[in-house]
Amino acid sequence: MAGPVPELEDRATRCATRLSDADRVLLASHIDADGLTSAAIAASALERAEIPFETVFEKQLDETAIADIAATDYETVLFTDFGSGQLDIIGEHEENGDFTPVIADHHQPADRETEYHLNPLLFGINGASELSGAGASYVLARALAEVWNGERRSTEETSAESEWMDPRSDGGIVTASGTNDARADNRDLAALAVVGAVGDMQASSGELHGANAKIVEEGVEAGVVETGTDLALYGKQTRPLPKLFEYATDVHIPGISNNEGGALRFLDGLDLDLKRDGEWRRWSGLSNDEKQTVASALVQRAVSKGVPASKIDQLVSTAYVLPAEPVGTELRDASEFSTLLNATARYERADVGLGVCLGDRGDALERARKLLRDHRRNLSNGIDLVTREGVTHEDHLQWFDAGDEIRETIVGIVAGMAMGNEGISRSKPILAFAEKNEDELKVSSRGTHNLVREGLDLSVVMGEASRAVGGDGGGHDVAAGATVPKGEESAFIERADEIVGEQLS
Ligand SMILES: [Mn+2]
Repeated sequence: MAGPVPELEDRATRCATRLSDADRVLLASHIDADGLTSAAIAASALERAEIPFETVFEKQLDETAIADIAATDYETVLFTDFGSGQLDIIGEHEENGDFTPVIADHHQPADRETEYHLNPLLFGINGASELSGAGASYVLARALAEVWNGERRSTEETSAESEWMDPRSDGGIVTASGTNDARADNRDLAALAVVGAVGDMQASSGELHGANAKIVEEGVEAGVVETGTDLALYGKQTRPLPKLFEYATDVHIPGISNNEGGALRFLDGLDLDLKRDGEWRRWSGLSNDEKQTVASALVQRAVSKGVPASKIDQLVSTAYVLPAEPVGTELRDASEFSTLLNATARYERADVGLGVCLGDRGDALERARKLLRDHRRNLSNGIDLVTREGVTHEDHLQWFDAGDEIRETIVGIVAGMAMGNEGISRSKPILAFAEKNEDELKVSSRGTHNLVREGLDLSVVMGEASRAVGGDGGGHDVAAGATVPKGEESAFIERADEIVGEQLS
């Protein structure tokens, strides 16, 4: 039987066989929505294959983190959602006999190879848009089930018939558990793979593509994923209707987006019964007819306000629904689920995120929800602070120093969201400093897509300016970060201002 991604099948089987030969495995994963779902998929697959394991999480898999892993007495280490980019360091440990790495990742590999390396980029599949870390882990999990079921079959057959049969031959007997059981072949884990891909922003033009789409297909067959065309707004499960529309700003609809009163008036004018017991209903609770009425009115409003047709198309996309989760909870919607996981990751509570992924609907879910509420409050407090205290304007950029008042893990998001507020320009990139540790500052930067079109590339700005003062940095053109030694702020800003000036001239 072929797995969901035929190109990866052989390598996945090789990795799975190596894992099933291990006495026990150390599972190391990245801390973000994709990394957490990767770990949950791998953990479920290892458990089902009766391979003992322990899980560790790292924000960054740097030299120290890898050395710590090597110092354990695990002989087999499974890396998920990272490992490829660190193969140079991992390879040295492998050579020293510290451990055998098995890697399920989708990031650009370092210039070194290893035998048990599962990465879509090695097989001509795009790792940014076609397969996530969770997707690679899912492919591995499917192979692991195959190897495990094969071994079980062969044991059963040996004892029953006292003769050896190739467990992987097509003539093998299908055991009582049956291949139709989605749990037996790990297809039920496709739901988490979809959450990981959505969390890693792999959906484009409103849907998942390539290998991701094949995983969606398996999830649908297994009954753990449903897809449908729906409004492309965040919060369909959990936001009260007026907030759903007020906060939806990807496609700006004049008079509704960012407009509390406007969103209320829009809904009040629809001649629908959109409240229950005095409370606004949620999108997920509307009937199809009601959804249709609201959606048409929204499109009509957009058209009448001159929103271009290409933008209006973006109002609709494919929604990925997890039907086993209750209606009206964030877990039912892949995008809300991944936001919840990112909140746990941002506050270094990977244990909480993993618990939710593994099915804990009590304590872990409660904690995750609280982390998300706190996160939203931290963001809004941060934005208030920046707006109140203001930014310093240089010739080509603007900046502020949050000290220890805004966590370094969210200061970049705060900076981006504050752009456009009173005194904070949208025609210059914004840089934000925050305390990282005793000796270092974290700098986050955000631009706009307009500025990028004019030539802004913040990954270059942050990389060059930080290295000029003994730090390091990088990222994307529209958002990038750096770490710089304390005391170098002015020199860093001066250099960054020069580079932005050159890029935008
Ligand atoms: Mn990832």
